[in-house]
Amino acid sequence: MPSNPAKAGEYGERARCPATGATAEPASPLATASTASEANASDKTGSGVPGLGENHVGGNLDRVRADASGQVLTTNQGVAIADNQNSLKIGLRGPTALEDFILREKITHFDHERIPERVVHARGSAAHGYFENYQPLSQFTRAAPFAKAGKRTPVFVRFSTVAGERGSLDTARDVRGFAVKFYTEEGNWDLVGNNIPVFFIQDAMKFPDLVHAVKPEPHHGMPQAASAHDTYWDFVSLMPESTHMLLWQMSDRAIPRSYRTMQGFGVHTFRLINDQGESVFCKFHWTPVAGTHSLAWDEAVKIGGADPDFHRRDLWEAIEAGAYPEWELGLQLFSEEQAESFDFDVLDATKIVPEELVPVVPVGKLVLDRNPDNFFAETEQVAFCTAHIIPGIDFSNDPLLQGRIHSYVDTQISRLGGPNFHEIPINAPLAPVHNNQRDGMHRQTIARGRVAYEPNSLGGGCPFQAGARGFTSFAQPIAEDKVRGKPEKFADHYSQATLFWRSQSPAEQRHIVNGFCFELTRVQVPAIRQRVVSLLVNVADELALAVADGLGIAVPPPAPKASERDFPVPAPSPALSLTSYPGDGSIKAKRVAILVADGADAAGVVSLYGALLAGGAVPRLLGLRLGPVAAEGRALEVEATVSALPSVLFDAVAVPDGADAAQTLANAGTVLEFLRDQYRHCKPILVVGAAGALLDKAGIPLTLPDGAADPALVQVAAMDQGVAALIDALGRPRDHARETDPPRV
Ligand code: HDE
Repeated sequence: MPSNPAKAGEYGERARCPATGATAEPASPLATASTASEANASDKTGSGVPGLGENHVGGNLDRVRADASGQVLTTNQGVAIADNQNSLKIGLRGPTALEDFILREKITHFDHERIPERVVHARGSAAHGYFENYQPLSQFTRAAPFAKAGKRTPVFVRFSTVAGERGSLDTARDVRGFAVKFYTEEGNWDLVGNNIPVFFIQDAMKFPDLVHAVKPEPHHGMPQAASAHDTYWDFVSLMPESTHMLLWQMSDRAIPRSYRTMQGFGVHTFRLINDQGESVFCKFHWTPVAGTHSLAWDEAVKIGGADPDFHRRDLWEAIEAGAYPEWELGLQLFSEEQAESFDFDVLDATKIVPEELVPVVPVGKLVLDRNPDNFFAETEQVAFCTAHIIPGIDFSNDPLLQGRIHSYVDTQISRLGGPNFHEIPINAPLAPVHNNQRDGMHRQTIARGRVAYEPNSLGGGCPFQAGARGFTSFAQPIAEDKVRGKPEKFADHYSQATLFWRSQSPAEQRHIVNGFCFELTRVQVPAIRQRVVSLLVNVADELALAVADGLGIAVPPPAPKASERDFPVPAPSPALSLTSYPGDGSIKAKRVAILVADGADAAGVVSLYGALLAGGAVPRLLGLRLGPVAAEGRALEVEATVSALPSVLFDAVAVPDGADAAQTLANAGTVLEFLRDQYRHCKPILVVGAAGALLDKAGIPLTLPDGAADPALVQVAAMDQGVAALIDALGRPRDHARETDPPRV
């Protein structure tokens, strides 16, 4: 090639629309070859010459799936192992020989099995699935997943808690990560979001401080997976911008019933760009088809002991059972001019864009339909990164997002051991990868040829720049001083916290107060409690009063505000309440305990069991001990005991008819406690015939505190009268009307 024709296009206005690089066929294939001997093929080298433009390190996971069926055991060098029981000894009772390379390889590999856990979001669970687009969005974006109606893009989604270590419990009060990797034909796009639409801080500069404050305290390493300790509340009490997030974190959002029943948010404002180079701002929302459902705090605490893997198991079992979790993706799209007219700054991650200002438009759905084959290879090694965006999507100047763009690549270098983590199969894109990056730890690609630079003529100019077909950043005009500081609207720390508070149902408000009281009671230093309540005074008097009351302190004066300006509080937004997303009424993957003992009504049990299975629910026969119970006409097999699988692990309980069975169950303290917990946690209870006596024995009231009938308490004479009512109650969100302080049972 005589010269580089793209050179002139690098300057001035022409740079906005880069030209595609120039390529040329080399005169001889040897010009691009690595070695003149590359045509000598073997089973290992393959042909030596990949198809033009191929890179086998990318692509789908089949190329790395292993199946040992029918195979002998080998070393990592492929040498068959004769004896996997004994090390090589000098005499049967003698010392082990240093030359035992088989033992040494096995132990050495074992010694290095662990990798550093994620700095945050260490505890997580993931699944494969797809995103299906509803309608082309080409008016707004050229991003590949949104190009056509019905187009499916493969995804890998990881949910996580933030504060706990890798082995910590699932049901801690915490924000949940909701990270989606789209394997598009234009490269990988990662939408690395949370289940709460706002964040604690406004600037990446504060992230290490936040995380140091919430993680176990450095001197004694406690507490695990909990924000209820001094350093956390010390920090946030001095960061008034956290106030809005604190309300979300103390709400039921932070104790979801399941990963399947929580929303997800991109949090930051992003940009969409169409093929004309026009841009709109965009916020991403995932809404679960099953509705948003949370645990009761008492329940979350008990589950932590009964099944620390509660969310991991729930996701795994739902997918194994074919009850594929689904979310709808919605977009809030707004222009630069609209953004300027808002009372808040769209670059401030402690703010939402209320749906009353910009509606959420549904654009597609996410379906998770396959569990990973291997937890480590996929869930642990997956590397999400906010910098992974594709043509048609761009960042905004949100200073939190800007810091994240750096952090996610950087952290993988120590976590995954070098700069080649993009070649790990779960991270490799489906789109072909060709560039001049070379070498580094664990490199897998065997790049052919002499050329590792661009422009080149020896490689025929390849790989060549894609020009405007490739990723181009939105050309945003900027003329400002280089400063450390924040725009003025960032100084509004309370108006959206007040909006959130006012948008909650009375039960949700109660739970927020309880959340604050629990956490702050764990705080040892009174001045910290005081400071948090002084922030709450700026949110709502009744909130500050209730929390102060719970802490046994007087309401302090309000915390000083960062700005004199009066920031208006919008009218309450129903979309901020979990009650706005009741779900589709399905009972799929919900767990129902059927309590049985000798003398239970077998026919009733069988009909209930069948009806629940038919609806996709998971019934389990629970008793006082394992094994068969003699029920009228047939033997029923108890699957688990009420002690091994306690009440908190079930979404509903049913006690069938049968006088003897009811008598036995009523005499067992574990059974009565089982029923009481179901009641306290506002879950459906079905009692049939003689089993009605258990309610009385457990002290469970038949009506709600206001005297109205309790719709989730189904008491009937015969099973066939109760099945439909139980299924109906199971498909509805929990009604918190049973809750009183102190609890009624
Ligand atoms: Fe993260 N975050 N983060 N974060 N984050 C990580 O990346 C970071 C933030 C989120 O399932 C780390 O691979 C900085 C907001 C999720 O693997 C790390 C800042 C939101 C996950 C990191 C933030 C998130 C992470 C740790 C402030 C919601 C788990 C290991 C500037 C929108 C992804 C890793 C997974 C993980 C840095 C703030 C979500 C250290 C510096 C805001 C869901 O790179």
